[in-house]
Amino acid sequence: MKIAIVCYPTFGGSGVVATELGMALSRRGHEVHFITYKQPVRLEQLTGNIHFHEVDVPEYPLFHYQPYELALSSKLVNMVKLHKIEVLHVHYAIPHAYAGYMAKQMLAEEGIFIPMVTTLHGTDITLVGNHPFYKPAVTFSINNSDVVTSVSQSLRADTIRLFNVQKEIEVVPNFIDIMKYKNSFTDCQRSLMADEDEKIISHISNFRKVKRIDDVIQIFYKVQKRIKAKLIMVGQGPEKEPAEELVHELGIEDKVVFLGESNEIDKILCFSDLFLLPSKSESFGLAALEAMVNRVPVISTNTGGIPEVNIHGYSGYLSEVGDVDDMANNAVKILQDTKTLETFKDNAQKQACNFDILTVLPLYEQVYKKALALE
Ligand code: GMT
Repeated sequence: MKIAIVCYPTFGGSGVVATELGMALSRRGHEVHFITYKQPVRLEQLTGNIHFHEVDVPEYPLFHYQPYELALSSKLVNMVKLHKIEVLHVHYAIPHAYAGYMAKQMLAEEGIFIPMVTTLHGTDITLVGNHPFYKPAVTFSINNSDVVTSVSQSLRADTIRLFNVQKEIEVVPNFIDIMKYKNSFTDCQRSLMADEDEKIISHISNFRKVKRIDDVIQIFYKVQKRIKAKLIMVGQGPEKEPAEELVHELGIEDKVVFLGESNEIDKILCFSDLFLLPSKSESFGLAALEAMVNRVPVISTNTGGIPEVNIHGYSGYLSEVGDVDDMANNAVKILQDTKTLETFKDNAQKQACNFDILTVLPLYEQVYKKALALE
């Protein structure tokens, strides 16, 4: 199949999932065209059947806001025609599903049918898309997609609850390429980060309010009083500076490292003992899954789709949002003795194997076939 993937090219979960999906589809022989404003960060290499088409939005002084949707929909029309693309897969409803719908309509005028699959990722529904400024357009885009998927049961339920959805929503969970991990690291450099007797705790996110970064710091503060530990914070975003200030206030600067954004999270996760995800809302928690496949148990909240990924008392523990005491106690429970830690590490990886790309990829292929049959 010839598939166009529209996504955010950044470190955000939706962009990561879209990019990993595209790369995996290309390995299965499909021709994949990424269409976005920058080469996706996880896109390792462009090969014969992976293409990247940059959406240019020329600056024009009249525009206070440059019309990205317009440029994207025009680019989609041109690329579909030029490369004979058969399916359009848009990740994150805003504005991709809206632009995709416009492209579909423009192509229909020329007698070209192109089905559009929209994958809902989380904040496009629960946070941004739900705002009255966007809601009518998001509702319209969902209802006018040919097939709609969501990354968890929880997000499906949220979409039905928050929007007047006429379309069936299929759950296709996020995934992980297990083989990649089985064949990876021989060079896990733990000693660069911590002493032998210290535990390593990590957090990876876009440092937005929804991630409750101050809870990450507070949990760690409580844990390090009871267990020798280091905290590694990976990512960039508005809550990073306040977090650095909090670390300073608590006097734990020597135990917390802020690494910024990284394309090599596996190198950090390979030596981590525990992953913290105290989010206020999370449709799935891809970061938790990436930790788990690296044998890192997860201390998280029980919000949204996280319970579909992290299993309480098995791959980690789940607590109420904001209950930093409970999360710190659970962290200590896992870290305090080697045997328990090893059991949780094994379980975390076993649980991650339920989301192997080899199981999930055929579900997307079925979705594309279903969309194509709608012609
Ligand atoms: O908040 C983020 O981590 C970024 C955001 C995105 O859309 O890029 O992530 C959302 O999509 C991910 C991939 O499907 C999910 O794993 C995240 O749980 C989801 N984030 C939220 O719902 C807050």
